[in-house]
Amino acid sequence: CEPREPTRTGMSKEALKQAYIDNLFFIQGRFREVATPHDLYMAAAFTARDRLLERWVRSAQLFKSSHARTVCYLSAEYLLGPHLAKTLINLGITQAAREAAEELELDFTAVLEEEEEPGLGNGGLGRLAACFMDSLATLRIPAIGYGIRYEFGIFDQRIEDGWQVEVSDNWLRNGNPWEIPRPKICFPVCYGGHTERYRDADDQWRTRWVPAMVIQGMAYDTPILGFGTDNVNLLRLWKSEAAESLDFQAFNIGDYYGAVHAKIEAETISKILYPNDEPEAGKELRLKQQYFFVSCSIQDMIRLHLNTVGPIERFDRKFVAQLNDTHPALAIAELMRLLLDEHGMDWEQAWGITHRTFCYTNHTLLPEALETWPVALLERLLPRHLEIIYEINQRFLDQVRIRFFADDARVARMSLIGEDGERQVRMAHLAVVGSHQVNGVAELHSELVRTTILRDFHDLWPERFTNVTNGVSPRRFIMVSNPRLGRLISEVCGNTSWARDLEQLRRLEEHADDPAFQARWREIKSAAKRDLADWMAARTGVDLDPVQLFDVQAKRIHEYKRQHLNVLHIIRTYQRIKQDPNHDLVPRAFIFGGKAAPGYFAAKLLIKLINAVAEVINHDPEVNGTIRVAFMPDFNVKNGQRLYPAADLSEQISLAGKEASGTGNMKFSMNGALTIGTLDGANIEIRRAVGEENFFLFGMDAETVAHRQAEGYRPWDHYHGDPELRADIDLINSGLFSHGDTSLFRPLTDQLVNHDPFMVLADYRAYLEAQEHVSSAYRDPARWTRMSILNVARMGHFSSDRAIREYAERIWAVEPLPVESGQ
Ligand code: 26R
Repeated sequence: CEPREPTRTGMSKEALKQAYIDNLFFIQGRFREVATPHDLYMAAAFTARDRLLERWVRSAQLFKSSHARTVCYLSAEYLLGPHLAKTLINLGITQAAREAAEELELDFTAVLEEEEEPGLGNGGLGRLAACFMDSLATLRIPAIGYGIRYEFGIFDQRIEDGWQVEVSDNWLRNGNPWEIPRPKICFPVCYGGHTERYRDADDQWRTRWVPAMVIQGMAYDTPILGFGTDNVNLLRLWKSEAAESLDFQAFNIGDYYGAVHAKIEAETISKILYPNDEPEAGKELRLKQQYFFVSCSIQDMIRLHLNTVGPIERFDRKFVAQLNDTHPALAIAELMRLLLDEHGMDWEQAWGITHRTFCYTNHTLLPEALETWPVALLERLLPRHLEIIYEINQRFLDQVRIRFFADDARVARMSLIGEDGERQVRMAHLAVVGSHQVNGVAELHSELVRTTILRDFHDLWPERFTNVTNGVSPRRFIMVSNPRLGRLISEVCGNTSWARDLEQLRRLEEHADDPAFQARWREIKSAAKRDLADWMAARTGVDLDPVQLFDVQAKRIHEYKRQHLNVLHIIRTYQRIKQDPNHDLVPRAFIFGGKAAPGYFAAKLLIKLINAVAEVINHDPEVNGTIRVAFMPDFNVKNGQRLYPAADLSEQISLAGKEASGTGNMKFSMNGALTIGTLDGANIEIRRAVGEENFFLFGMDAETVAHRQAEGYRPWDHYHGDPELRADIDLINSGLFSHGDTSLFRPLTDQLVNHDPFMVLADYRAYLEAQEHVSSAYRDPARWTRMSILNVARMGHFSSDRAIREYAERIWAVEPLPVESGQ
């Protein structure tokens, strides 16, 4: 008989079966008959994890011995999505695992469904970090992702009476099999107190920070395996806890309650993710979080460097650090502090190292989302860092004064300190000054970064600015989300290598007009629509019909993303049906998903409006199921995976110039949805790639928006000039959707008619016309299917692998280091 494969590393069906039973017994302490669904999931997770760990250890050994240059991705958010399905795919054992499950009489899908995802992010920025981690490992680039191990991630969303209700996300309750605690990897983090000058042993003047409070950060590691490779990278998240020594001190003087209080205060720091996508002015805990994870991460990097190659002077050759927005920008001051105060370096040398280490990605142009921190708060919490920021600023402004002679206005504009009103540190300015490369996330966005918010900096250092258009992981967003489509692509390409070389999707083009292929394509879409319809019926009671056009807008709820424009189109369609019930309409399901920041009233009212409109339309017998409106509760990665494959139409309708890139636009299009969209963010590049004729464009471009706003935009004129628009808004105000309450939606309609900062009314007519084009295209299945196939075929550019390759070559100067296969 065959020699048995090792239980913890074997990849065959038999080995997986054996390992599964073993894990159920020895990890969960259960036998089959009494195992809960969660036990069954945990046994599967540990079976996959064993195979990860074996590769991880080999990767770590190689990276250490070869002194590999390493990317450190610093991000306050990671929205990873469920691990199990992706791990099986990356290990290449999905099929073997499915068969093993069948033979063990387990429901494979139900086991996967059992996983609760780690929601350690808000939206686009956090999900991008997760796609980038996936691509770094797949491209075999040594990397560490640093972040925060929030005990509570993004809230779970429930809909009650049409309103969003937030429920806390206790994701660690049942244990997390994907992380390894590292109690010995922990670092002190200080806050408060004051600084002192003193003379060191060489009689040099130095600064010492005497903090008022010390806590510590402990590492929790999650292995990140690439697709079709044995390379495993590290995601290292920090949990805050009380510094042990302090605890004991308190005990010794008998202050038991004081000690416990200090423990609680320390643990609070990594307790919860801020659920906002706009900064909350002066939130002390948020600043503490940012400094907490940045300080642990930089200390860890220094430790790793000194443990391997050293010396400290060569730090920037070992590491390049990417700042994911300004949230980790304090890392610049922290590295300076450690080099100056702890390693005794002089300013020039420390600044050279710091500046060569960091790069900064901007993710937003919205002025209200640009982070600033009150100087007074920094002074109280991080006095030494404020001194360092002042000195960086002084030296920087001296440069500006020389370069732009006698231009005081420019000096004031560029200063790291904003002086209007309460004095503030401008984090984006700190990030640009402390980095050697700055990038935006789509061509238009990078252009606007250069010409608007960071224009003065571009005048000074044009060579520093670049673009890397975002991308998304085809493993996560095709293979895991849409296995049927994945199998068809593999059939066309001959194997699964397209998933790491997405340009291969081009091979679909030659089948775009083949009726038999088209029929299969449609069947795949229909099956996904049925799956979604079943799920929605069970969760929301709304019946969707797969013959309807599934028109989907899924993203954070925000005025700039203009979910209300979509609602106006729904109301217009409804009014047409009411005026003429025999009106020949393409049946549509309007599906929404997305969370609103808990304190963002206008966004929460928008959710209520969507549900209120749904309630009326879905129950109107005259509509007779021609159109349906549905709100998917709790849009997250897991639920997104149900949505992307099922969409026919993807709504990307933000006001031009506001959406930095968008990545949902890519996920939908990769799954065969056609896009209705504005010339905003990456939409522009997607349209160029898929072909103008395969994209439903509408609306003003960013330049026109800027002009119209400069000349004074008056939404009132549109309201009065367009009877249909007026009727739609009036219908909201009539109380039809609010049981006769004519004031409920007033804040929303008043804002539109009187201010309309995101120019919904200006784009209304163009949007309706584009929707007419959508409907007429959908009436012709062969034409629609061709467009859908071509969309997928031409999306290769929007793989996060392409994005990471660009970062690696143009920004980071890092190279792949393949881990040899263990087999
Ligand atoms: C300060 C803090 C509370 C905060 C501000 C702003 C937290 C989060 C944000 C949201 C930003 C930075 C964000 O998520 N931006 C999104 O980044 C995506 C990835 O690059 C883009 O695709 C998307 O267009 C952009 O809105």
